[in-house]
Amino acid sequence: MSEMKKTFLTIYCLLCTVFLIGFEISVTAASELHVHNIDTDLNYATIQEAINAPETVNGHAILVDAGTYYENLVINKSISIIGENRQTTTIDGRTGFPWVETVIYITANEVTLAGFTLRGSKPYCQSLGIKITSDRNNISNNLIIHNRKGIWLLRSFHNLISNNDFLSNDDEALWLTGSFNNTIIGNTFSNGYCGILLEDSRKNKIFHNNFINNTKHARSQSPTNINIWDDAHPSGGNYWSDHTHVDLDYDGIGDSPHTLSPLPTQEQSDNYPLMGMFSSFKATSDHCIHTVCNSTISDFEFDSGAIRFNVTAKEDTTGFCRVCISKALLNDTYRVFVSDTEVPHTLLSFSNSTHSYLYFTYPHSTQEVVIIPEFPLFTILLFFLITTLFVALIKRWQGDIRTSPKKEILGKNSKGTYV
Ligand SMILES: [Ca+2]
Repeated sequence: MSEMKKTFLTIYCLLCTVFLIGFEISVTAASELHVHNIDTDLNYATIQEAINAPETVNGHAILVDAGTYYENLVINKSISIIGENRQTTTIDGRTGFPWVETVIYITANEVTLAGFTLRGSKPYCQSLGIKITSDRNNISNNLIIHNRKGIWLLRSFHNLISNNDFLSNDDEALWLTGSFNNTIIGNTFSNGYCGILLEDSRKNKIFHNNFINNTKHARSQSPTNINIWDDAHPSGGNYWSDHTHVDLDYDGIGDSPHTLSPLPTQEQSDNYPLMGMFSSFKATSDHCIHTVCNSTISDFEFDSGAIRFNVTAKEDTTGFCRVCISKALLNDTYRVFVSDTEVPHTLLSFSNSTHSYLYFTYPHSTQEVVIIPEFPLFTILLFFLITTLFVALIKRWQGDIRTSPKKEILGKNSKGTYV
C-alpha cells in the first residue's frame, strides 16, 4: 500500500471516529432533556432553564418527565408547570447552597404548579416548600413533604390550593400572612406540627380538607379576621381527626360546630365538621364522586354504570360511607353491596335534582363496595309493556306474510291471470 493510500485511510478512519463520537454526544444530550415546553417544542435539561428561556412566555405550558430535579426555582412568568406523576416527579431543594431556603418562589400571577413531590427545604427556620407573593395561582395535586414549612402565602389573593397532600412538615404546612380571598379545598394536612396558620388574613374559604394527627390542626391569630371554614349543609366543612362530635341523624356531618383554637368564635368555627375523611374521585372528565368515610378508600373506579372501591380500617369497628353521586352519572334508585352482600342504605333527605347522597354502614375489615343503579318498578313495567307490544306486532306481520302470497303459490290460469 502506498504512503498516499495509508494517509488517506488514516484520515478516513479519524473522520469516522469523530463523526461517531459526535453522534453519540448528540444522542446522549437529547436523552438528558427531560423538560419540555409544549408550545415551542423546545427541550431543556432543567426546569429553571425552561422558565428562563426567552422563547418561554406567559401562557406557555412546561411538562416535566418523571425523575428527581435538585433545583430551587423562581417562577416569574405566568406559565403552567406540570409534573408527569406526583409520586415520581420530585423537586428537591437541597442543592448544596446553605443560603437557599425556598424550593419554589412564585412571583408571577396566574402560575399553575401541579403533579410534583416538593421536598427538602430544611433545616432553617424560614425554609419553605413554596413561597407565593402573587395572585390567582393554582397549586394542585402536589405532595409537599419533609419541609420546614410547606407553603407561605404572603400578601397574596385569589389563589387556589387544592388536592395537595401536606405530610410531615416541621412547622406550618400552610401559612397565610395578610392574604385574602384564597380557596383551600380538598387538601390533606397530616403528621406535622400545624396544618394551617392564618395571620391577619380574611375571607379565605377552607373546606373539604382533612386534618389528621397534627399537633395543632389550625390556628387563626386575630378575632377580627373572618374566614369561612365550611361549605354549609349538606356539602360540609373539614375532617378533624381529634373531633369528638356525634352524628345522631347519620348524615356524615357532626351535630355541633368544631371551634378553632385559640379564638373560638362563630366566625372561626367549622359549623359542619365531617365525621370522616373527605375524598373526591374523578368518575368521568365532567363528574366527580365525593365521599365522606371513616375507612381508607382505595382502588376507586367507575365502570359500566357501577361504582367500585375498597374500604379498609381496623377490624371490629363499624365503618360508614356517605357517597355523593351526580345524577348525570347514575340516575335512579341504587343498590349497595359490601363484599357481594347487599346492605341497606339511606337516600338522605337533602338529595336534590342534581345529586344523590347515599349513607350506609358495614363491619370493618378490607371490603369491596359496589353501588349499581336499580331500575324502578315503573321502568320495568314500561319495558315489559313495550316488549309485549313489539312481539304482538311481529306475529301479526308474520301472519300477513303467510296469507298474502296465495296467488303466486296457485299460479296463473289459462287467461294469464292469478287465481
Ligand atoms: Ca349529623
